[in-house]
Amino acid sequence: MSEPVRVDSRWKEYGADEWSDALVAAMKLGGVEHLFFVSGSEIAFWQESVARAQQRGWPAPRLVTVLHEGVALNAALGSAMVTNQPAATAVHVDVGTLNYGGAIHTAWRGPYPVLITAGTAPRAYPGSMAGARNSGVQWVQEPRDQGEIVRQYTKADHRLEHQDNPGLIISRLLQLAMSEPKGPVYLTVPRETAMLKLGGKTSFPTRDELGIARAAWPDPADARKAAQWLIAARNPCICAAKSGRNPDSVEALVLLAELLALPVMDTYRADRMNFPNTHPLFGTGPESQDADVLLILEEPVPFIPPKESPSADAKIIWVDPDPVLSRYKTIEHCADLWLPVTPAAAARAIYEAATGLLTKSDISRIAERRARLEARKRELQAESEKAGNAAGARRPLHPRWVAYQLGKVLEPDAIVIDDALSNSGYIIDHHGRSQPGTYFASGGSSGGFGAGAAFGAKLARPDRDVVLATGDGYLMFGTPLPALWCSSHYKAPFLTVVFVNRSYSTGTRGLKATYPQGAAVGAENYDGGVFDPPPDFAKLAEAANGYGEIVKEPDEVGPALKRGLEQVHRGSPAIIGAYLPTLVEEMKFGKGL
Ligand SMILES: Cc1ncc(C[n+]2csc(CCOP(=O)(O)OP(=O)(O)O)c2C)c(N)n1
Ligand SMILES: [Mg+2]
Repeated sequence: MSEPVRVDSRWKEYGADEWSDALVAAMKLGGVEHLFFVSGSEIAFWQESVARAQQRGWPAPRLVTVLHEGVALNAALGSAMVTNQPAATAVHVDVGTLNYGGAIHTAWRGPYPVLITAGTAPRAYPGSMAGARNSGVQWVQEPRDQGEIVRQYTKADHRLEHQDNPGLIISRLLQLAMSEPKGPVYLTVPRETAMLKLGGKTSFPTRDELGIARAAWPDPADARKAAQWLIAARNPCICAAKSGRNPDSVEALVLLAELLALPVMDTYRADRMNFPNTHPLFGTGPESQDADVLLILEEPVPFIPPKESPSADAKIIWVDPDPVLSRYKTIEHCADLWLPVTPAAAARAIYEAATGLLTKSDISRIAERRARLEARKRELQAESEKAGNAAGARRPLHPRWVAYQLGKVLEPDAIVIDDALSNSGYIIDHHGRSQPGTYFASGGSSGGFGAGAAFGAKLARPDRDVVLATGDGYLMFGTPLPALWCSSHYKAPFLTVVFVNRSYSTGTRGLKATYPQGAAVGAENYDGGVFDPPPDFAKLAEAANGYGEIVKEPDEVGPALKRGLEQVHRGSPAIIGAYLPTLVEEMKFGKGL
């Protein structure tokens, strides 16, 4: 008999009969609590290994039955976004991977640290080994290179090969996914490889034994320069989009903003709760073109050039753990300082530098700005309250009223997932989120994120209300029935508020903006932009054993939202559809509220 192979003394031993046992063990030990699974003929090994682990007391994630791959991946994203830990998916060969669809884009752009997997068509000669070809379909399922499907959207991809250590490969992929800049990784697992024997035990390093890279600290000289600029500024501004990905960044940012009375603006692509929305410094900043110093935090598009570009003599400090936004291709923004660190590290370092630099006269000048911004905040809050109330007087129903009423029924720790698109501005105005980790948008541009993400978020955070505010078009892009079924089946209920305007803003307002004098607009022909009458969203909820209502009158909105939340608290997913004018009708009403 050959000598057992010596391995690194840090690696521990785990029970495993087959390679797939090592895969699930390394997932669980690497922080994966849920494996969102969509059935396929060649991936029974996941089911077998999770069941075996349960019997033997070996580590393994919970296998969650999901009815569509897009929902599975969006659920993994939802779970990862609320826990800051990875989640995993498992689907069927190339076709399951293709069905992940736009969620692959969302995973990359979020970015989310998820382990995306798929089986591969068995290709061993029939009968030659366990897991070999045994069905005609397997000849059809083998693309030239399965990883190529997702390669542009992942940090790494790998096909599990016979010479690998299976546990190590999972740990390594999770280490990559979780180290900044975070992002998705893809693994294909041939059935033949998954079924290789291990003879009772395996050993590998876990994700944390390999170690996740700690966030880098900015060069102290850069932090000092940034602090000097911010202290000297007359009209400074912090712009944030994704910094709240790391909930710790919120406190660090509050400390810095308060020290120097820096207003914080969530910008165009803000997809996290980056700064408490009720804070006097939130939302009170200047336009980007009027600011003299800008601190930009994880934001690829803080302004649209050239109209909104900062003036030539403004100082720009750009913070992003992905150096010079390398994941975005065409970037024309200029900056005086690019800091490839996390916003939390930047905020702390600049704070420390600033405390040593502030003079008495700086402090009194900053105090004046603080008072001015506090007064501005009071004005903004009064304006938003006034607009919310005024919206309630309009018939037909105004979307702002729906958002305003939603803001009133949300608990302070409720998680809002915003896929409301053209109505997102109203949600942002009225949700009042001020706790870290309570507001999320997808971070990408693919419709269909919401329902799956809401399910994944609720599964991972059962103690919190999860509310999805969504456009009617985007809800349908996300194959909502499988998501609602999962939500109902796993007792992970969420409330969905649908803006039923029976239209796509792209195909209505967007068409008009592109061809204002065009033939389509001239003839009021919005084919391709309107879907009226819409699907019955209340019945959609009922089809998944949930609760549904459509509301048309302003007075009905608040009570219906409360009823929806009550149903959620009793364990049922609920949909409240707010029946609104189409966007063609809305364009005729004009801008207004
Ligand atoms: C998968 C996908 N397909 C198409 C689009 C293009 N798109 C952007 S916004 C939009 C309209 C979405 O409609 P809805 O959710 O009803 O929101 P509304 O425009 O009514 O606010 C579309 C189709 C997209 N972003 N993602
Ligand atoms: Mg719509």
